[in-house]
Amino acid sequence: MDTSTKVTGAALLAQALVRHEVKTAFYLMGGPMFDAENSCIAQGIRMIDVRHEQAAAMMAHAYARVLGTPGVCMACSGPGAINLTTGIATALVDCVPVVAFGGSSPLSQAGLGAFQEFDQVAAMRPVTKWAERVLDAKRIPEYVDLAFAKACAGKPGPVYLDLPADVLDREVDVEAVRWPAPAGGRVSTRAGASHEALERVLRLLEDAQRPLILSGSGILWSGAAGELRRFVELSGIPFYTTPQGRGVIPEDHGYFYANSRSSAYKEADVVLVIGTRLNYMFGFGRPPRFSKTAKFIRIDVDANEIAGNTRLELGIVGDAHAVLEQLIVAARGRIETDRYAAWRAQLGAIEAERAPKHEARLANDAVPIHPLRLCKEVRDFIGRDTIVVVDGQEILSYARQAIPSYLAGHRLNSGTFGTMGVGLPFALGAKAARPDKQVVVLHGDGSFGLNGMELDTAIRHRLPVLVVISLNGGWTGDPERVKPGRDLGYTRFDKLAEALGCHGEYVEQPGEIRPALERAGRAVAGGRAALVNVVTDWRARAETVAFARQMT
Ligand SMILES: Cc1ncc(C[n+]2csc(CCOP(=O)(O)OP(=O)(O)O)c2C)c(N)n1
Ligand SMILES: [Mg+2]
Repeated sequence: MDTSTKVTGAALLAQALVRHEVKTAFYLMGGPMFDAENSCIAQGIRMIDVRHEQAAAMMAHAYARVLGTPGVCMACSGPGAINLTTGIATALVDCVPVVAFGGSSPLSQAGLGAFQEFDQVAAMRPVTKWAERVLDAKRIPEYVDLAFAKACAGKPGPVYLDLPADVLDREVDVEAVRWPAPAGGRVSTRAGASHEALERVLRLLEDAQRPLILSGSGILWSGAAGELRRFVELSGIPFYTTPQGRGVIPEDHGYFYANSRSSAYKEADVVLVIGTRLNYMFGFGRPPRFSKTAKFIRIDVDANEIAGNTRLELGIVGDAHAVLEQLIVAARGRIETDRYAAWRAQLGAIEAERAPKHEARLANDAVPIHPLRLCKEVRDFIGRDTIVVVDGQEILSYARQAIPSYLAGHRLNSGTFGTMGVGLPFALGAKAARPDKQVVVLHGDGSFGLNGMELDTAIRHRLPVLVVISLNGGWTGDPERVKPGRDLGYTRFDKLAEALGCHGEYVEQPGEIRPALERAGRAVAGGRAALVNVVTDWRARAETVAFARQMT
């Protein structure tokens, strides 16, 4: 038979990924994925090999979040695939489209105790939107299309495709392969609101004295940052976002009141929730964070999200971009900016009183360095368009207070799942997505340890990110010395970084932070990842402790 008419399952996988315009994928090599990974390299996909599979999933996650397109990761059979799960679960809880592929033991040896035989699909089901195994090599392209479609449809999320060794190795006739229509992998979810629903939104807003907008990552996924800003400016309604939905409107906007958040939540009478969940991040929309009488309007692409919360006056199942566009047209001439001037003045007065006090707290000269001072130095060093990643507990809470965001998709952190260890992989995924951007990761020393070996990935793949560590000697602040397993000591991560080929800096004095950041910044500009290890106060606990605990 003419071999030129044959194609392997492994090659089909690579071809299918190219059809989905996959430019980059994150993986750790291992059987039975070698041929598939080689085929991807041969197809021109940038294949970034990592040091732990969870980091591959996290890099794919950040890549997706920054570009607004699915991220791809791959692992070998058994432990390799299982190692993906923490990253995949994080993507599920964060609603990020990650398409994960795992090799698996051959179907022909199923049940015999094959090498690395494990029910990977069963392990992946609870951490994905969809997990399946391909049984027929001819159908690989079809399954890849399905995987991408499922990841992106409605509320985005991760999916997993299991690829047995003998499916990948199988040679099939080119003519027998089923290639679905090229656009078949993408689902558009641009559903709008009915006329009646829009009318009810406007009436609720007309009756409101103190309305508020809460938004989240749904704005990123639907590309609705511009529409949200137009609606905010047209209506004059103050807005707040989730930690990772920050920057959709620059945070120095006149209708954003960083220091008045708790008052704004408590006093709002109508809350317009767009593209975000009312989970613990927003105190479930309930007292004591929100008033008992506040009326909640939800605009969400996922009906189940809306149905899952009792605080509901009006629910609209729709795409944030589409519904905001409709609202902009409908609100014109009805909800004018002056209407809520008194409410904005009220929040503005709190802001004017608190902002200088807040700024003064940042200028702390104490030794050991207070984490807020470290945040201030990082804030003043970075540009408006820097992608900022934060991972840890105390440092995450302090950075939330101290470092603003100005652009959509430029803020990543431990997220709703509170996964320690995402910091460095997120930074590398973001840098792979946007090599033109400065990427800075502010890391707790504990959380850094989880994926610190990815500094090696940063060097090998020339992903120059700037890592800043808050070295408070352990997991969280512990002024009362009561936490088990808290102390880690003051590890010289800067020396570790140097050993791996990075530029390293070690800082103990507040005045040394800036010069160290500048030297490190120059190394990064020259193409080399850098790490600035800053000794911080082990006693410092973020003030909003109850909230801080929830944020990590
Ligand atoms: C994977 C994982 N393991 C453990 C935890 C529990 N945890 C939450 S915060 C935290 C400490 C973080 O310490 P560090 O990264 O040093 O930041 P710091 O609070 O000291 O600034 C831990 C262990 C978690 N959230 N995720
Ligand atoms: Mg720490």
